[in-house]
Amino acid sequence: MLRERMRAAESVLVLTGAGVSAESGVPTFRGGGNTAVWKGMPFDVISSAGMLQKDLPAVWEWFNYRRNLLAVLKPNPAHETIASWQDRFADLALVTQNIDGLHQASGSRDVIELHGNIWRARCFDCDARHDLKDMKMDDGVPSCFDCGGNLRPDVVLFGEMLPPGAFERAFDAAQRCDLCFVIGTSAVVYPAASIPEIARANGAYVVEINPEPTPLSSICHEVLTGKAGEILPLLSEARPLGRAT
Ligand code: BV8
Ligand code: ZN
Repeated sequence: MLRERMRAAESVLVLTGAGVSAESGVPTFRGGGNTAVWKGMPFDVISSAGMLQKDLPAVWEWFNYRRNLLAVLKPNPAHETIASWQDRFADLALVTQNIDGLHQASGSRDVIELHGNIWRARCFDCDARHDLKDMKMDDGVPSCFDCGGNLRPDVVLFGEMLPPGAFERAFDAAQRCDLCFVIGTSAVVYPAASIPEIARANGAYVVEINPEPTPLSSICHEVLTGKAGEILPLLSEARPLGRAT
């Protein structure tokens, strides 16, 4: 039973995806039969290494649009419950595919961001990072404060490597955890989707929270079908949990 597992767990890993931010108003990329499209381009085309080379201003336009959407959004009970788990478990690793910064906004510390952060830019020439919250954005490609080079969003696009160390930290946490939550991810993007597989292979109890089944559902010990913002707060309450398959 999950409550028993949570009581006994010493090391917990939480892997999150876009579904955790859905109830804050952040659009997901996949799920509900839809795939995100920007000006006629599927998001995995506009958010790709190839598009950086082909049309950097278009990539900036897409990320500026998304930052504007995010600017007014707030964490929801899913983020808040996960943040509260820092005090509940001696060893909690929070690994996210999200680039929206909402886990940090809800108080989570030391978040392992596999795909970067939309609020940061990185210089092509000198690799300096710049906080976009402090930067006034015009149309076109912004320049580096340090060297004048072209900046790019500091996010991992399709066909790019993950940030140095991020996957390694997640891999270590997956190997040592005894309980692994997979929350709000369609689990189709690799290497992120391999994290619960690694946890399972190393003996962890794996729990998925998602309104829809995913390719990982079949390897999970429990699937809690529903919204993260509704189910996660219940895991902190004393009363019995709802549906579990
Ligand atoms: C790489 C940032 C090495 C940008 C993103 C094996 C086979 C084939 C291909 C590959 C492979 N291994 C790797 C690849 C290539 C590729 C990949 O995985 N392709 C797949 C799709 C076939 N991977 C890469 O390119 C990665 N890099 O492998 O490097 C390399 C390098 C060069 C050459 C070769 C190898 C880098 C991938 C990074 C992509 N970056 N994000 C941006 O945001 O614009 S991807 C994007 O998908 C998202 O940003 C997110 O990070 C990621 C995963 O999405 P999810 O978070 O899961 O969200 P999604 O919308 O899909 O699903 C939402 C879910 O929430 C649904 O299930 C829904 O039911 C659920 N939900 C809805 N509401 C709720 C809810 N759940 C709970 N509560 C709710 N209320
Ligand atoms: Zn620079």
